[in-house]
Amino acid sequence: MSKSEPALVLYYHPFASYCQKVLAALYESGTPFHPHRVDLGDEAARNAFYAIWPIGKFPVLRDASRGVTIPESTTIIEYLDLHHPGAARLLPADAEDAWRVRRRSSATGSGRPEARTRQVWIPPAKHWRPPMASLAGDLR
Ligand SMILES: N[C@@H](CCC(=O)N[C@@H](CS)C(=O)NCC(=O)O)C(=O)O
Repeated sequence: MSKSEPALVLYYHPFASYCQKVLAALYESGTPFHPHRVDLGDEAARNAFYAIWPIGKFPVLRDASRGVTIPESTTIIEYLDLHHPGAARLLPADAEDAWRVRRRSSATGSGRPEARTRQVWIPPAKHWRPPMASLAGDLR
């Protein structure tokens, strides 16, 4: 890795909503990264990706500066907030509030994750509201 090369590489596909969720977090926080587009239709590219992450789902983040590979969109966002904090914090500092964000992220784990990144992970700190009216009750 050269000095000018970003330490973070995001293995992704632009049409994959879980990848868009992480991209939104990266762009929102202004964190430098190298986007590595994975073409699962290309055998060589697919095998190269499976060598990095045998489960074969993206997004996957590789942090060469710390020698770690991180799968799972939610885990990646937490990792970024912890180890590469940028302009926007992605989790509330308060542990209880952070747990509420995790609970909401898990509870809304299927469908349109890219749209929820702003709503769930980048709330205006303390006074954020549930992203969907149907969640207003139990998840407050
Ligand atoms: N729970 C995972 C879900 C990741 C996921 O399902 N990624 C899809 C694209 S959005 C994928 O890799 N599909 C390709 C495949 O399953 O071969 C996350 O949050 O990152």
